[in-house]
Amino acid sequence: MDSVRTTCPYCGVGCGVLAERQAPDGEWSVRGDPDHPANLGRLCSKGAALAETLDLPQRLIEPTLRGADGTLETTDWESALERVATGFRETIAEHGPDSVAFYVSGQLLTEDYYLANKLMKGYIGAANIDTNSRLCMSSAVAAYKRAFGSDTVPVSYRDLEQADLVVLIGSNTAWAHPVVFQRLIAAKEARPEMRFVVIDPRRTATCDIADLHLPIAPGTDILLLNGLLAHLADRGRIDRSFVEAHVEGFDATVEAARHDSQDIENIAQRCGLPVDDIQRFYDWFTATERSVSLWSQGLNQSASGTDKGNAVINLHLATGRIGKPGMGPFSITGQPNAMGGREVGGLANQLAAHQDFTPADIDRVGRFWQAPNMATEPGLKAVDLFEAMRDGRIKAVWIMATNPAFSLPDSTTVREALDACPLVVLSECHGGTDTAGFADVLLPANTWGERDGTVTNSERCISRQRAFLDAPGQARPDWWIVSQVARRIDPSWATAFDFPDSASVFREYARQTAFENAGSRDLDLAGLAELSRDDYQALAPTRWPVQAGRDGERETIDLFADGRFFTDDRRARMIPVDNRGAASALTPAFPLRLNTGRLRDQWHGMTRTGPVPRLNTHRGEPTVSVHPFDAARYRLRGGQIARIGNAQGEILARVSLDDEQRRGSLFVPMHWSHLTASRSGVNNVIASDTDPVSGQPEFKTQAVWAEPYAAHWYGWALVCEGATRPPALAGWPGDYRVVIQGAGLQRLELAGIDAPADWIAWAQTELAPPADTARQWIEFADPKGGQYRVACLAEGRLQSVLFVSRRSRRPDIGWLTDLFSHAPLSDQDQADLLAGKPATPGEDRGPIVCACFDVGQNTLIDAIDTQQITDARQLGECTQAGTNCGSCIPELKQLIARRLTETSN
Ligand SMILES: Nc1nc2c(c(=O)[nH]1)N[C@H]1C(S)=C(S)[C@@H](COP(=O)(O)OP(=O)(O)OC[C@H]3O[C@@H](n4cnc5c(=O)[nH]c(N)nc54)[C@H](O)[C@@H]3O)O[C@H]1N2
Ligand SMILES: Nc1nc2c(c(=O)[nH]1)N[C@H]1C(S)=C(S)[C@@H](COP(=O)(O)OP(=O)(O)OC[C@H]3O[C@@H](n4cnc5c(=O)[nH]c(N)nc54)[C@H](O)[C@@H]3O)O[C@H]1N2
Ligand code: SF4
Ligand SMILES: [Mo]
Repeated sequence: MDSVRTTCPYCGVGCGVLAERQAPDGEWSVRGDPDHPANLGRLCSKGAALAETLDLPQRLIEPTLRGADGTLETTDWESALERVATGFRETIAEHGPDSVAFYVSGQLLTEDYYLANKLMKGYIGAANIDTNSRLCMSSAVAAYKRAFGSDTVPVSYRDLEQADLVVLIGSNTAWAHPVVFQRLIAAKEARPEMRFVVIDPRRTATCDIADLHLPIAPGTDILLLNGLLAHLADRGRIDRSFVEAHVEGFDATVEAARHDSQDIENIAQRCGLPVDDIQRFYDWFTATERSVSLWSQGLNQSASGTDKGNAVINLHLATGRIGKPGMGPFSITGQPNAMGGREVGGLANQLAAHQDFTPADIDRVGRFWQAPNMATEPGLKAVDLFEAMRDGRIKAVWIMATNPAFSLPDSTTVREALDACPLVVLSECHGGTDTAGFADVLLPANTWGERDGTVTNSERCISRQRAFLDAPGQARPDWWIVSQVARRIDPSWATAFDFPDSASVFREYARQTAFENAGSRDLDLAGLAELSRDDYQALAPTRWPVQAGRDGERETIDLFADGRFFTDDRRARMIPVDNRGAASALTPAFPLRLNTGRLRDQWHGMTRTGPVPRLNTHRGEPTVSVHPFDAARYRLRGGQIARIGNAQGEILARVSLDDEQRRGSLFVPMHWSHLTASRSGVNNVIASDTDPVSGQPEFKTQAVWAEPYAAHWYGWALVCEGATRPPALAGWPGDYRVVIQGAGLQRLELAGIDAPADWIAWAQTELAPPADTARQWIEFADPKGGQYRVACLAEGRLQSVLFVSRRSRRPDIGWLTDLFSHAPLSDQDQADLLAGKPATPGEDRGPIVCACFDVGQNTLIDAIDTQQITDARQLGECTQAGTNCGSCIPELKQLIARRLTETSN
């Protein structure tokens, strides 16, 4: 049996994965690595489905150039590399190093990231390399640096488990970091006295663990946190000796906090929370020494995200709750290698190995690299970088492992920027992303399973991603591509980019962290600087810093345990902050707050998760969650389509009534791009308001309007893969078009105003199988009633089906899906298709809750009612739900709780 230890390519939890197969030509399967310290064998629904992502559709496998007429042509590596190198060389020669840029990603490996940064900052000689981590945790980085003088995350997963109080602020841990969430649940089961507070405007799945949920008014967290600091001071719960010995700025910070959030009634009113709940939170925090505050995008993605981070850190400095087990301020990272990117200096305003643009650091980095053109000042941050492309200052950009046309705010402006930029190079695995449409050169990169290197997770643990597959076609590792371009831009750079393997890149990076360090910088990998190829291959998960101890042993040390930080005077800083609220103002024209974020089973633009049928069963469509009160007010009906807009643009999403939303705010998931939906990319309506310190955009509190989309018709289609050639999403009618990958089938959800003059004729031309197949059509048309049903059969088997109706009520999709496996279709089946519904309704499982075992909500409710189930474990025993990855357990519990209250009323 083959077995390879690697690391999950999704979130920053950084779970260890075992890829295994029984026979050399057998199928690979995955399971959690029981020996990895992050997950100890667990995986969430996305990790557990990794084996189903090994053969990605639309995989980019050849270097590709766009011709003058816009057409794409594949080419060989030599020509593609030469085109990129020449483009960059000539642009630099003519317009200077500041006229070119890289835009990279927390989904690169550390080795890729290291070389891209070295090339830009040491050799090209500018610092215009920024990363999608700018959209993700640059505010946390800035907050840590202001407080500690270094970007140090001083908390581990163990600390979370050892804490007596965990405050989760702006983090939907249950969905975004599910294995950390599972560890929290297990910790609470072992120590029921552990307490959890969740601060989030929505009642999320994370609230399942909450002893207290504070559904805070969007954007007002600083008020609440400042109020807590004042409360701590009033109650005499400041750690005076710690503050005196190790902290600057205490008095000014407490004064600012008092000024900002006068008394608890005032805070309650402005945060929209009950006084008693705030009091309870304050009392718990005051009384609990072992507290961890974990935060994520609910704070970071804000035009005052840096201040919000410092508002959290201030609490821990004031109470001395840092550098000791079970306590600390924890910004959890999003992407698998967000932390690695921070280490190698992937942000435009920092240098490699946690160094800054100070004269001493510039000099040190330059000497280490023997850099011919060392950058001397910070480069442009993501939003500004795209602005500079738009106005012509940046004339060549190289984008790696990210999809800015989808993920940056204000998509219209970003597309204009990409359009305006004379040379756009894109390193990708997927050939069809929104950004690929703008690329002049597409470079095929290895992806998970093929790539080989290291990533660092949220708790600073470095793990190996190991290859167990051959890369398809011409795909190559990202670090290799960078090194090849570097030596072609200037042949004299060849030795500086001459690396036989990723191990040699890693060694150089580790040496750089140790170079003239002597305890002056937190990031120190001296203990890994001399790894042999075999040592690197075998490297077990290792938390930094890793110093070289005596006898060649590696030593790890606890940061901040001695109360010494990395500022010049080794003292931490408390930072006075005040509440600035959301960047965009609510007005009568824009009366609602649009919140955006993640779903449990999808990853960003869905290039990896979208093609996996079972990951689409949980949530398949772009929905807008609306509180029933707002729905009534803005005439939005569940199941119908809403328009959501503002000055930036407009999107369409299906309305989902949800009393777990805060009144006045909407939630739209971020995942839909042009790949999967016609007009549901949420960044079309997000303005690029950024934090003045970090440059991170605000993604969670956009002021918008919402109104019904006046659909004249709704449509549903199922198309069997391969048998027919379905038109691309763009070829279907309707403004609202979404494609959802099922098992062997694609489902389309449609709605529109204009319609084809004759639906049946449209279907017969567009949905016809290849001409040589004997086909048969089943048709029903009621033009007056606006109803059409058409199905195509080949050799008695169903190939495609399209239903159109004036009403939004969806046909029974489960029944329609099952018909595709009937061979041939019976007379009754055909009669049912004509009738639009089964004569004998089958069991409708309802929306899928457990993606691993495909268990639907109706099945669960039935089991709860008939078996008198009171907890998730019993429900698992009789339905299997939640017994594999456990990601749906919060929803199972919610369902049970709801059922119990409903039946007892
Ligand atoms: N399934 C899945 N997991 C992922 C990802 C994914 O795409 N899919 N992406 C990964 C990445 S890159 C990241 S960065 C992380 C993000 O992980 P999270 O930050 O946990 O995820 P989000 O859903 O973006 O937002 C978190 C919460 O912030 C809340 N929020 C919004 N406004 C406010 C506010 O004003 N105050 C407070 N207190 N809360 C607010 C939202 O309601 C939301 O529930 O997830 C990672 N994990
Ligand atoms: N409205 C809104 N917008 C947001 C957010 C939000 O909460 N709300 N969150 C923001 C955050 S936190 C993040 S992190 C971003 C994420 O946004 P993006 O980075 O744009 O998201 P992905 O879809 O993960 O893009 C990664 C791309 O890299 C490709 N890829 C995967 N592996 C490799 C590899 O090894 N090499 C190369 N070259 N390519 C690879 C994938 O095919 C994919 O297209 O979105 C941000 N945008
Ligand atoms: S929690 Fe899930 S997505 Fe995140 S690393 Fe672990 S298995 Fe992957
Ligand atoms: Mo992120």
